[in-house]
Amino acid sequence: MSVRTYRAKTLKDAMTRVRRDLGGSAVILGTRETRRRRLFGFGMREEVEVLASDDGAAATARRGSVSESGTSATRDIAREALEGTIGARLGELHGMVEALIERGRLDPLLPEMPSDLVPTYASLLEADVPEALARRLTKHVADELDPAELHRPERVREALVEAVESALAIAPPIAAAAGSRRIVALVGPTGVGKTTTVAKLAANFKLVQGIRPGLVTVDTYRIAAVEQLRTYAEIISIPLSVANTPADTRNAIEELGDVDVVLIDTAGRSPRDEVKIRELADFLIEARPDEVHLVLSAAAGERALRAAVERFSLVRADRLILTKLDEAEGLGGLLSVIGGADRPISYLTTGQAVPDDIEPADRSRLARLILGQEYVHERSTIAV
Ligand SMILES: Nc1nc2c(ncn2[C@@H]2O[C@H](COP(=O)(O)OP(=O)(O)O)[C@@H](O)[C@H]2O)c(=O)[nH]1
Ligand SMILES: [Mg+2]
Repeated sequence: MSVRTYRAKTLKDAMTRVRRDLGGSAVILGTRETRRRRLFGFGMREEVEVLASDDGAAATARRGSVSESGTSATRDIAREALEGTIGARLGELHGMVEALIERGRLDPLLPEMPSDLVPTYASLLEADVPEALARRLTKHVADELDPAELHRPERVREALVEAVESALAIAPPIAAAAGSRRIVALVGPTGVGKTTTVAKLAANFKLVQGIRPGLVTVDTYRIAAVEQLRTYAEIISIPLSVANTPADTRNAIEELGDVDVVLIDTAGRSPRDEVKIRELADFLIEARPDEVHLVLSAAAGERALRAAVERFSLVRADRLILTKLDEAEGLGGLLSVIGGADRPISYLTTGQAVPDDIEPADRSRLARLILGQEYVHERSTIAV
């Protein structure tokens, strides 16, 4: 009896080779996948490994001997043979499902998608843009361009950037001006970078724009978090006050004295924690902010982003700040969330450095970042 290993992209291919080599008496002893399956994207599939023997008679005899001897060695062989059969069946099913998915994905596209745009569509999936949105954007490009232009990659790229740009809403930076007091609150899940972003904004107002900021924190659950903001306030040399209860918030703002912009840092509320989000809403009702920015981490997955937007809808947030663009792998998932969030994006943050790693949101830059046509650059850091 000879045992051989066959590797192929699909089980079907492997089985064809097994049958070609070993004929009808081939016995499949086992199958396994040797590469991680990718859900989206073209090309690159897992490899299937099939362990096959040409000695069908011997294998059948071994299977039959289990009931006679019942020894552990024969049980093992029988189990292997059984697992091989089940594995092969599962593998076949897998292949069928995969083929169906692939057909389901491609069929509705083919009538409307010019073949020149298939690489564009693939590059969107590659950038983690969800399929439905990738299709819409590709269709947008097809509608915008003359058929003759579809051959020009540069034109296609431009049209794609324009399509993504049109899906983005951008807000102007915080409207702070010397002599008028603007109240701005940052809300969002824990750890997304609210406190760091407050510090970046405050430092830029004071050091770059000559606007006097003051900080309020309502982060009363984690004492360390208050200390984090206090440290920033001391370094930047600006006033800080703490609001312990919603009723306290107005006082805390007044205590800051004569400032041009009040930046309110809030406790990170887990998106699951509805009670605390209501409490946060109470703080904000008292604070009466002019602007509420929901802070979202671009490094979070699409589902987490969606959950955060949903939960924080209890708090009236009118802008989005996207943090951690430097840590995000693919920004395509973000696009489907921010496109549907119905709130314009005010700032992008691109690293931990205070005050450098923040920039007002720019439509074209964000579109290119999402499409992977531009990268967030490492900049010199000023440690604060
Ligand atoms: N890589 C990266 N890290 C960031 C960014 N913004 C904040 N962080 C880090 O994220 C962590 C949590 O930030 P923090 O401001 O305490 O988050 P908060 O809980 O929302 O207040 C800290 O280690 C920050 O330095 C960013 O834009 N990029
Ligand atoms: Mg914080």
